[in-house]
Amino acid sequence: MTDNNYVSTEQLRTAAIEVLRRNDLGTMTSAAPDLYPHMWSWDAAFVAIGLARVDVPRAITELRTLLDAQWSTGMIPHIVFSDNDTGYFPGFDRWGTAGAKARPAGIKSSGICQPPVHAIALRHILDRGRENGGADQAAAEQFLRESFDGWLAWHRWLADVRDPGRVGLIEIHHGWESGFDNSPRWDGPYAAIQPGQLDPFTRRDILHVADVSERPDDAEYAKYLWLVQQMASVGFDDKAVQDIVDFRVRDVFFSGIMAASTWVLADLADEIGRPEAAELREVAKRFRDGVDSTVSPETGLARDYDVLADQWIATDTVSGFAPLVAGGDPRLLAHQREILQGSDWMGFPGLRFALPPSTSPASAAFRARTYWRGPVWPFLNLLLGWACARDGQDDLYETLRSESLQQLNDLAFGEYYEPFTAEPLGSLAQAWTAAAALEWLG
Ligand code: 9YW
Repeated sequence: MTDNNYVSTEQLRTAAIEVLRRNDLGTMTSAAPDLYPHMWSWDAAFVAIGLARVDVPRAITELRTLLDAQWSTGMIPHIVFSDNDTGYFPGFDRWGTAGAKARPAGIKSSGICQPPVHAIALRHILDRGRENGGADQAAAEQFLRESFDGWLAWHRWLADVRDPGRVGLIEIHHGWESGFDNSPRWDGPYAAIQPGQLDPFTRRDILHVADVSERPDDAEYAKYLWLVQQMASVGFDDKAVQDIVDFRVRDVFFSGIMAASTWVLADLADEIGRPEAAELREVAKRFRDGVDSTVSPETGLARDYDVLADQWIATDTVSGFAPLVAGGDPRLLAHQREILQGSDWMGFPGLRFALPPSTSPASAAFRARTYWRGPVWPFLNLLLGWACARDGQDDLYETLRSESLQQLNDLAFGEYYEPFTAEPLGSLAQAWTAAAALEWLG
């Protein structure tokens, strides 16, 4: 760390551990103390990565809680609700999943999913367990064996149900499934949606942020709820949802994570002598190829695909670097690293830290303070760093690490950051941001 105004590594570590402790609800970690008082699926994976640095058994508990909420289809829901139902909207009742046949009895969850980072988290838990040895190693190895079938079912569900045409791209049915809620990526598909009769609603997210312009507007939010209502009307049945839902998009970043994570799961399968390793590698390859096939020859960035409109969605968003996450073709990856470090992204003039904003500041869609339309999201940088380490890209890894640690040294653990001023925005004390700090610290 080079910036003298900043706190020591030990202070950062202590503060990050304290954020995870404060968000700890016992067997799950809330994504944020006030804004998000429940467990989110991909947050839980990053949280487990951070927890594994300090407490391997607690990291295992995090993934076990999530897996307990897995639907009988194999789907892992994007929110597992805690008992605290006062702070968040839409809560379990509004989701309409009470009658969904595939939901395990007694566990309240949403009815959509998020990107499958979990096998990557499982790998981290195993590695930390082995480094520590003794009881941690035994627990991590036992957890891998005990949970493998659950992760396998999750990846198979994604590969079969969400990529029925075997194109190597995951189809999502809500912007929330991408985890990039109001990204410019989804402006086109949402523009085409005319919500029908919607039950009245009062938002709560805007009560927890200083400035409502940081959040999606009410018209966007009405469309989010309309899609939930559509899915609930068919009991969240996979086939029926696909037939009726007004949002069907092949999400390239989700698919990049699917490729990377399925590859990790294949390696884990090999380690415990499971015969599914070969099947998983085939799936991982399919998704790598699928992601590569979306790359725009003009921009070099990967694109989403709007199934209902039958057209590519080309935006200057960080999801364009999905191939870097997926891994694969060295020439494509080298070109992507060049773009990432170039003047539209990490090298954009005036950035407080050399970290990629969620939308390029060079794009007309860029909004410096608005959620997925511009701010920097620390957990994403950790994911990019992980992929760099996997691919032996030590220099880029080190840049992402040192810039991230300087950003996180404000000890605010913001949900997202203004790229030019580094002001923390959204929720503070965000769990996956604290987890990212712990993992970067090592
Ligand atoms: C929401 C919890 C979630 C993340 C998403 C992010 C935001 C808000 O917060 O979603 O209401 O679901 O967009 O990626 O998982 O941190």
